Amino acid sequence: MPLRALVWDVDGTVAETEADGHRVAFNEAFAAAGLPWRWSVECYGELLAVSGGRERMLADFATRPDAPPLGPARDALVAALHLDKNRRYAARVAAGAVAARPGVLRLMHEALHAGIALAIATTTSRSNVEALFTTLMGADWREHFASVVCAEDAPLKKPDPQAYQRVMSELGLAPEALLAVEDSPNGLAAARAAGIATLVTPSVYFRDGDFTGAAAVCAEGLDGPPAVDVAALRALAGRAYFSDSIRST
Ligand code: XBP
Ligand code: MG
Repeated sequence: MPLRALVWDVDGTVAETEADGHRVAFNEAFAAAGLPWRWSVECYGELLAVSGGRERMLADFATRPDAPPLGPARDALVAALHLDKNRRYAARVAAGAVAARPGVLRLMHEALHAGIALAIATTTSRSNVEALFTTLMGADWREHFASVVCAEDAPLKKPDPQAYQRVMSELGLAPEALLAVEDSPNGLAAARAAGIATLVTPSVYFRDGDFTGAAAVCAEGLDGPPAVDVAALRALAGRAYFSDSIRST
């Protein structure tokens, strides 16, 4: 089946948003709330095993004796911190703290030019997607995407396939007509569980990730070498259950 749509993950795939974006914004939110907790670059890497900012905080707070006890007080704290974190993240992104990864905007442009639709399947909040794409592509960014599924639309976070299933139903396309682009093991697992072939471009936190089951892994990023082009995308679509790799050597 010919490739009809390229489905992009956001954090780590479109941009390295985590270490200098979300992590710093979380720490700013902790400080503004008078909390002594700070997430180092290293410990944040471990916390990334949990998808979703709220879920990540809950996982961390479960290990802190000075966090409010489980229940409404902890839930309220997490909700308030998450709102403040996202506001601070948007400000950081607007100020230029995060750039698109090499090859992302080129490949999006080439796909559109070749008649392949673009979509987004992410577990991040809609406000974060809005902030990032407005900065990277301009105020009319949404016009370039046939479907944009965020945390609010698919509350079951990756590795659950819900975000990808929602994209498929919005596009009215079978998984064989799609190719996902992901950076993490959880993202790969989500796309695979939806039956979608997946090109992995590992982000800094997942350089050593287990990407068994990917249609291909471009270890050097989308610009390579070798660079990923539309012909490569078309060749990968439908290869949901093969493992291969695109490497420079
Ligand atoms: C990545 C995530 C998100 C972000 C933070 O999603 O798991 O939680 O780290 O965003 P993806 P929120 O790679 O699927 O885009 O705080 O809004 O969850
Ligand atoms: Mg990701």
